[in-house]
Amino acid sequence: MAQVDHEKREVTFKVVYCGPPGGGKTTNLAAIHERLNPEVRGDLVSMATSTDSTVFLDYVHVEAIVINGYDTRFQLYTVPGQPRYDATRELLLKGADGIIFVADSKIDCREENVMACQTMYRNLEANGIGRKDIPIVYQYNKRDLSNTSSLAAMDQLFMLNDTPSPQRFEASAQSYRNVVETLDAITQMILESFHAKRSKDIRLGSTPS
Ligand SMILES: Nc1nc2c(ncn2[C@@H]2O[C@H](COP(=O)(O)OP(=O)(O)OP(=O)(O)O)[C@@H](O)[C@H]2O)c(=O)[nH]1
Ligand SMILES: [Mg+2]
Repeated sequence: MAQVDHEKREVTFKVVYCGPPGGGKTTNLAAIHERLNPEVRGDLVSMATSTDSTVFLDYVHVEAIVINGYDTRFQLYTVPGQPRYDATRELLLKGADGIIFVADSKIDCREENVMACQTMYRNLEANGIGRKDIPIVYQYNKRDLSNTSSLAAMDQLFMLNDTPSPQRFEASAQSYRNVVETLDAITQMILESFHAKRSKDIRLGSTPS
């Protein structure tokens, strides 16, 4: 949930990158960090093993635009994809305002994609967040490879076939393709949902938090 500091006039949103192990979450964050103007980004913090698998998190914060006199900032986290880090994922998903699900497009990763997606929903539910309560953007990564599932097959994996305009991007995080675009999409959705909630709170007469 967005953190609003009225004294400092700051709103902080949390974006969490989820997805199967080795799908490219850390690569996304590193690419964003590299692309952003140093004036608007913090340090990239990474906790990886010698095999480059995330064991706890990767983190970077981004100062964004000023809205209604409040500075907005986005905290970007990746979670470890390996199944054994379930508790860590659940912890990191606490308070998430939006999710980017980085799928591995390789044909032989279909099962891992589905499992990671199911686990993510379970981790969210453990934090009291239903799958419809939070903005999610799907990123089909590694489209530069030749052994990838078709776009329609990927949509089917995530049950996006019947969604009128699914929020999903074909990407290649390694070559920066659609990395920033994916992040832009989730930040837009988060801001829209934040404003919609505030308008509703004001209509109902409760104090916006
Ligand atoms: N070909 C190709 N390789 C990629 C792409 N994105 C990431 N990789 C490679 O995939 C491997 C795993 O990437 P990571 O970013 O560490 O994956 P992760 O999702 O953070 O993995 P965990 O932390 O274990 O959950 C690395 O060797 C990356 O270089 C891509 O777009 N194309
Ligand atoms: Mg990682």
